[in-house]
Amino acid sequence: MPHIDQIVPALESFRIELPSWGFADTGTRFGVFRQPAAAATVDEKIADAGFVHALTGICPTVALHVQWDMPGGLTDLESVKRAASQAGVRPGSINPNFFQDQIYKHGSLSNVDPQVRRQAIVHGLESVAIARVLERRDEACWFGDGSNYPGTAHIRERRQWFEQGLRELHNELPPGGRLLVEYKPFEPAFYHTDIADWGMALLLARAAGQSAKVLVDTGHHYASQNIEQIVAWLLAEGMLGGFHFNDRRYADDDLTIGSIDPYQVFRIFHEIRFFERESGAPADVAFMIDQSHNLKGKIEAMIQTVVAAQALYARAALVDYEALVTAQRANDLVRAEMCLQNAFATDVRPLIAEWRISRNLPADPLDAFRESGYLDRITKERAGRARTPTAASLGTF
Ligand code: RM4
Ligand code: MN
Ligand code: MN
Repeated sequence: MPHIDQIVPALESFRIELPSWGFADTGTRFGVFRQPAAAATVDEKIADAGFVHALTGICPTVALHVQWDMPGGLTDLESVKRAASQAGVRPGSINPNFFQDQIYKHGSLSNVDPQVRRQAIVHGLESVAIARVLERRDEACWFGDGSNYPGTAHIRERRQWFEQGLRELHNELPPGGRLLVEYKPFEPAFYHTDIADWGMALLLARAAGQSAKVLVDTGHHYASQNIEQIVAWLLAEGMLGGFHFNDRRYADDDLTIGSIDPYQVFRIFHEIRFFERESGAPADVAFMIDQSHNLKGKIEAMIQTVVAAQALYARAALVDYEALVTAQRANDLVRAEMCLQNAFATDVRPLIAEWRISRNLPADPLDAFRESGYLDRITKERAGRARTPTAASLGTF
């Protein structure tokens, strides 16, 4: 059993951002199974996020989706700020929506129609303005742009339009602001996607300007791709901006962290900590969750994810780096591998419970949630009220 001091610094520094859309009804393209307690308004989403933070103590910010949470743009910000301060959280990354309006049928920043490209840029700039007013650092951009059939899109021309558009957004960032460029190999486009992988995102971020970085969504890779190697390369290039964490079995499944492959998340955390140790400075990387729980209870699933991420991060803090580097240099494969395996196999849950108690947090956030009566209360409050389903309820993205 390791000593608690070995993981306390990791526990003190680890923070992860909750997505507002993770508390709303979502489904697949085949349908949406509604939950009576699901949040339908931004106030409800923020309140639920605040409760997750109250129980876990490590998710003080909530990512906001401009179109779903602030359809009125800048005029909605006062109420968002009020809801956040009531819930004891702060707004987090600002997520523009470049994929849902009818005009984006053939793309946003890379649409052949200059008017559509302009409209996408105007929306992106509005999101930058929102980030400025809310004093948020990150604008997180995912683009569904792509095509379904060979020959139908001019791939190089679209790349140039992306460079220009991203540069324009980048140039309006507030001081200290960042533009995060997310990639995804396919879906909604099934032949080519304009920003399909980390290399494309990296080149476009570089072209946009020095405050543009790459956002790695763990669900946005082909099966068996080595994500931690991508992470290590982006760190070495100074280009890793942040993560959207979720787990997956097949494609962009948006499952709770660690539900399928906890070792994958551990290896990512390990590469980040290894880099930090060697560079002597914290990697400036935003940990964010991007999940939609279409069958599990929203809040429960979110707590489960936060707790799993925290435990995996704490386990990564147990890697014996000196032994690891020595073994690597000696080509001692088994000993090197065991440095990771031993840390990964350690049950840190009792130590984390101890840490939580020392911070006046419930030892087991999931139990505390079940005992809190919160779910019953919101189920009653929200039952039967009119719902205005947001786009998030149309499917997983
Ligand atoms: C995408 C991607 C984005 C998210 C949208 C809704 O697959 O993960 O981050 O904002 O879905
Ligand atoms: Mn994402
Ligand atoms: Mn996704």
